[in-house]
Amino acid sequence: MKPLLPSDASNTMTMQISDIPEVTQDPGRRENDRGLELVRHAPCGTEILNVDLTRELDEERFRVIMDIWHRDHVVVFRDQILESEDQLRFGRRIGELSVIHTQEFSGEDPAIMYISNVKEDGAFVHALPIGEMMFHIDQCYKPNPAKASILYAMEIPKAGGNTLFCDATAAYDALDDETKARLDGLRALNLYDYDAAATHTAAEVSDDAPSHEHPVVRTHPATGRKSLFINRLMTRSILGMDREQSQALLDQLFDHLENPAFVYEHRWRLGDLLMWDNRCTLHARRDFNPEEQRILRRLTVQGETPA
Ligand SMILES: O=C(O)CCC(=O)C(=O)O
Ligand SMILES: [Fe+2]
Repeated sequence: MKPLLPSDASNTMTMQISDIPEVTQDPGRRENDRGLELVRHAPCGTEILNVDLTRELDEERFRVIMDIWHRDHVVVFRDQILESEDQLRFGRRIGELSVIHTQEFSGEDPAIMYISNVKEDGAFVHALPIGEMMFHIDQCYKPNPAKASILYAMEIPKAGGNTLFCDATAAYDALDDETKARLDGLRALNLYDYDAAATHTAAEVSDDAPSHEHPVVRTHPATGRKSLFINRLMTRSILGMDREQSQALLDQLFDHLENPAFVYEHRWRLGDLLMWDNRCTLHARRDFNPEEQRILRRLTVQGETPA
């Protein structure tokens, strides 16, 4: 283990998801877009009500769904009854699947991972079983982080366990020009070293913790829009700055990103298939009653090198 930060420097992790007030449930705006029935939420996140993902989508329909996803960053297909094969087929339309690095948790396919609090012989058998999770970006410690994460709700608790999505494009746009200029060209180190609860980074970092440097601001390849590409759980430092300077800037940006004005709070329903874009969102999870089962099937799709 090599200490990357002194133990008292993990101050960014004093923040908890429970500090963020529950974002009130907005009913959303109903719209019809080229045959799709939508409920659009603010600042991001759109429900799609009339698609059945057990069927192969025709080209036109798939293209409309991609347009909506690129615009709204998070799409939720309600009321799906899906086998893993259906989820895999949909994921492969999005792109090449991304194999998870914690292989002990892989499911029917190396790109599938179950997130659940199921126990066998008293021990959790799946990934991220309980507790809140700090804001993060999936696989940002890899050279090619996931573009899409696709989560299917198989069992959900009566209350809690909401997943929060931060619109990192809106957050970037809201920065003042001076801050935007300051961030231009900066790169940051992203690191996977969190514990199972994923609420804080460890003070000691193991030598083999996967890590990668990425730009602090990235441009979405499909939309050309810029987003902040850092997060409190995995971004450790900004390159070329001393530690205090780097931490102060990161803390300022984390606080900005986690402003509820940029957050859509998803309240899960059984049968939701939710796909988010890791290139322009961060996500986090609220705590829930560990005695109630929560089971989600996750599939990740590989993205481009952030630029
Ligand atoms: O359990 C959740 O709601 C989200 C877990 C998560 O971060 C993920 O699936 O990538
Ligand atoms: Fe995640």
